[in-house]
Amino acid sequence: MLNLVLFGPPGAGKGTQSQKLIDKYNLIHLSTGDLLRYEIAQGTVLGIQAKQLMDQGILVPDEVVIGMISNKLDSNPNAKGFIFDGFPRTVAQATALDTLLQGKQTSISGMIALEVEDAELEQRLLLRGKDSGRPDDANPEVIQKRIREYNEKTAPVAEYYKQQSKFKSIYGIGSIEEIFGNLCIVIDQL
Ligand code: B4P
Repeated sequence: MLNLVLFGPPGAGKGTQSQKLIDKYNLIHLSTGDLLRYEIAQGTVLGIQAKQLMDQGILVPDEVVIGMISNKLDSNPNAKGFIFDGFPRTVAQATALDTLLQGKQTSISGMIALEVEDAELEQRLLLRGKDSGRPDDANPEVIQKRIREYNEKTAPVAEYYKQQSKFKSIYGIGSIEEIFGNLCIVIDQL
């Protein structure tokens, strides 16, 4: 099985590249951001609680996202592999993911980080906020908060994968096709 973690700060292009990678490698896309936005759209209790945090740029509690990922793994027993997009975002989520995959006799093949400077991230998210309807993209203060959350809570996840010799990184600025090509080179070497 090919199980990839696509890693990077908010707006690095994880969702954009995941869409292309699932087609090429026949993988299931698991985006915790998309799963949470689905809950919000459905008006579930989980969605209502998550929205309050997401609109402020704050991470949703670990147990909520771990539970969602666990359900998705269970509901795709015949998958050839998964792309984890926006998950794990904390070291606790990373260890929980390892445990979940162990239970299915598989593991993470590699983690690939998209490296993008903060100024570019802010610009991309503000641009998307103009027509995405995502409240967390429209406000520069919320974007700054998301980047701070990333630096404080998510960046240490890279260390976790470095210790397992599963960390790779590529530069995330350039055309979408160019970045996709570089990602494929790294994936094909895993
Ligand atoms: P996510 O939905 O994961 O949001 P993201 O980090 O903004 O997305 P991404 O990096 O995928 O950016 P994209 O490709 O879309 O999370 C939203 C919120 O949900 C979090 O803040 C948190 O509150 C919560 N959450 C989610 N997962 C969680 C977890 N595991 N634990 C706790 N809380 C969690 O790209 C952004 C923009 O850039 C797009 O407009 C795109 O078109 C553009 N772009 C992409 N590539 C480009 C390129 N090469 N050049 C120019 N523009 C590009």
